[in-house]
Amino acid sequence: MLIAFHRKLRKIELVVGGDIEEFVVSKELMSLPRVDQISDFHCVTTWSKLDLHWSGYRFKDFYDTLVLPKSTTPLSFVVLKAQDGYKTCLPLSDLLSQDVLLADKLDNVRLSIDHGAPIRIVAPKHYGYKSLKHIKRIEFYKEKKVIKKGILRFMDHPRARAYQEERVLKGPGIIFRWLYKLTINRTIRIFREASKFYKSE
Ligand SMILES: Nc1nc2c(c(=O)[nH]1)N[C@H]1C(S)=C(S)[C@@H](COP(=O)(O)O)O[C@H]1N2
Ligand SMILES: [Mo]
Repeated sequence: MLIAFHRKLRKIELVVGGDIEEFVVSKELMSLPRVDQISDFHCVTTWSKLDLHWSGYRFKDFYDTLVLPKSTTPLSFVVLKAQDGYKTCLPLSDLLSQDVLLADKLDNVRLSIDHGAPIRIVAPKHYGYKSLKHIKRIEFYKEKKVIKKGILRFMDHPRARAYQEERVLKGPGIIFRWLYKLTINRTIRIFREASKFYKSE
């Protein structure tokens, strides 16, 4: 059971779905050009990590080569789902930016479980919560979707661009900079804990 679990975290298998007929991408991903990138990472709770060296595949290459030929309708919105039950979303146009990766390496080694094995999104212009780890499903939709409920909805900006301080759904980001700062140690602990649990479906 544990071994099966572990294998799941190593094997790259992405299910593509939504308003497009479902299909699985695994080895096809390796046919895309490998891209290396140095970029900064900003968590909305105000910690940042600068100059991270990621390696993987451009989301745009993945979309243009493997998804677009199979889509029959114009798509504009993407829901990303992870093996630990976490999900996030972004407009397709944001994911098609040159600096958005499906990354499988950090500092030249395969991603650790903590940092999103086997493959994760890296979207440097957006707050960290859009950089989904352990990605397993990518759903493309014609129209925007609301994916979080309750308090989480408030904490979830559809774009969450770091330089525009889009920290929360409504209200001035600058105020939330200070509120989030007060919770920083707690949130780091929660996210560290969260990354230890996986659902085996
Ligand atoms: N699957 C999954 N992805 C996730 C999260 C998570 O809990 N589960 N946390 C998000 C948040 S809030 C941040 S800041 C980053 C943290 O990435 P790191 O653990 O590599 O530092 O991952 C994001 N992606
Ligand atoms: Mo975060």
